[in-house]
Amino acid sequence: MKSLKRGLWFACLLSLPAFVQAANLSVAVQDAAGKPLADVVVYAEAEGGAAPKVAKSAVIEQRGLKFLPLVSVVQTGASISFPNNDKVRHHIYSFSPAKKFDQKLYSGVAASSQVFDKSGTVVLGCNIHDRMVAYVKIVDTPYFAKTEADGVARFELPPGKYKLVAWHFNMAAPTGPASEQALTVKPGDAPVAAAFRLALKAPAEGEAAGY
Ligand SMILES: [Cu+2]
Repeated sequence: MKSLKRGLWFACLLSLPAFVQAANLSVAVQDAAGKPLADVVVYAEAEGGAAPKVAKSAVIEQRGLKFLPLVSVVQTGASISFPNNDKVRHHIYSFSPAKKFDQKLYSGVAASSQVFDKSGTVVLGCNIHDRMVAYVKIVDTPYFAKTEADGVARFELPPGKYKLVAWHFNMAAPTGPASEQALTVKPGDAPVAAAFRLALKAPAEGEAAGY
């Protein structure tokens, strides 16, 4: 028993440094005009792909004939539930290759959650309300955040070499040098800052601003 306890203690001790030395990363994202850009997904993929699996669950509700939040980011393997908090019926679907599903949702009835086990981008729609849209970015890493109203995404990152990626659902070039950069976090580095400038597509005619 004593040796088991000692073993556990050593195991804890060995796993500690990664958490203790994690750097506070802040990533500022601007649009082409230099304005802070909210709802940008920023994630860091460890070189070699050896990131821990910390898949969590998320919630995308329907309220006021909108999906909330508009943008979600989860690690592969996470499950998402879709409570309908409107008085009306919704019929949500995704045709995206990363996750196809189709679900009729009635007010007050708990919908079964969906597991998102492939990385990629999923666009959600509603068969009844054409204007309803939501985006889910599924990433192969537990290190991610969305930019807030100030255009900054903040998350902790253990020491290591990473590819830092920024993604916005309306960006002009979905991949490329403007949205990817190498990032090295050394032990004791804190805080770490990075920045992106993303060009967005012009909104389609008649599209409501900010939606
Ligand atoms: Cu609907």
